[in-house]
Amino acid sequence: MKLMHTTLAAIALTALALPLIARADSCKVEISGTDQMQYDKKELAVPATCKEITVTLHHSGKQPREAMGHDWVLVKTPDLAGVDQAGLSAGLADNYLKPGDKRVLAHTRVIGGGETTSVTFPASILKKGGDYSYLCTFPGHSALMHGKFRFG
Ligand SMILES: [Cu+2]
Repeated sequence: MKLMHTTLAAIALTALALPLIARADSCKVEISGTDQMQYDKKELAVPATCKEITVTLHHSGKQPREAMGHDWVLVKTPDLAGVDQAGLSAGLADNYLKPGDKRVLAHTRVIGGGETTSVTFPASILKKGGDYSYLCTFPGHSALMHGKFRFG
């Protein structure tokens, strides 16, 4: 009888823990860039309950970062073109982002084929339901490489 109680308790605990684990994981999202100059996702979404958000960027291609580098940059949608334009002249050393550009909400570094990088930022910088987008600021990429970021 004691064993059965223990088993039931274990099952109950597992049932309670699973949604907690799922919620924690949904604050971490992943996206890949390819040698065909594309992201594998047109949209990323995290719930507004997240305290901290982690975006992991993979480069599933083989080309070096100098030729087909990708980054992941989060902006308010109306700032997308301006951030991209300002980053053009910044160069690879600055990850094609104008140093100190306050319109950049979060960003990874530029990576090449086979590499992975990530960025973690506080959800408090975002407004629930706000209009956010992400882009790759490597010159010429954002026309194809952009998507919507949904928070809440
Ligand atoms: Cu790119």
